[in-house]
Order: sequence, then structure tokens, then C-alpha cells
Amino acid sequence: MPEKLIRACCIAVAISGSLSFAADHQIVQKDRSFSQSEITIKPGDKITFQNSDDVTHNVFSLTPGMEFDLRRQAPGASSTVPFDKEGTAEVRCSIHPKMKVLVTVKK
Ligand SMILES: [Cu+2]
Repeated sequence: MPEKLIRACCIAVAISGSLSFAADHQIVQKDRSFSQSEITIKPGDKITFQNSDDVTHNVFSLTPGMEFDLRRQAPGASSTVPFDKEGTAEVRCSIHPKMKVLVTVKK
């Protein structure tokens, strides 16, 4: 195997190894609700909140240590939130009070 090719393989392995360490999950907003009511992820994972609805949403969490606010997300918009600390965040939408998803982060 030519040396160049061997080096390319090593780099590919290194990249895929680091990607599998932190996963990117997706939660979709559709019909004024989240695609799931709960999700369990590992510290360092990320969640992409995708607005696939025909209305604006405002996803946020007030859980201490896990606060975030995506502000107003127009239809088609998405934002990615990193979750580094362990705990359970109550994620809601400020426009639609019935929307709720529990994000549990644990090792
Ligand atoms: Cu909403």
C-alpha cells in the first residue's frame, strides 16, 4: 500500500473515532409538538432542534445549569444545543405551553 494511502486511512480512523464519541441527536417540532417526549443522551452529546412545523417555535430550558433559549425559530430553521452536564432538562416552547420534552444527560 502506498504510504500516502496508509496515512489517509489513519486520518479517517481518527476522525470517525472522535465523531462517535459525541453524538448528534435530532428532535423535530411538528404539529405543535416535539417528535418525542423524552430522550437520554451522554454528556458532550448535542441535540439539533429542527422546526419542521408551519409555525414559529421558541424552544428553551430554565433547568438550573442546563439553561438555553433558541429564541424564535421560523419554520425550516434548526439550532444545535450542546449538553455537557449531567441532569434532566425540561425543554419547552414559550409559544405553545403544551410542548415539552425531557432531556436526560447521564454517563
Ligand atoms: Cu412552539
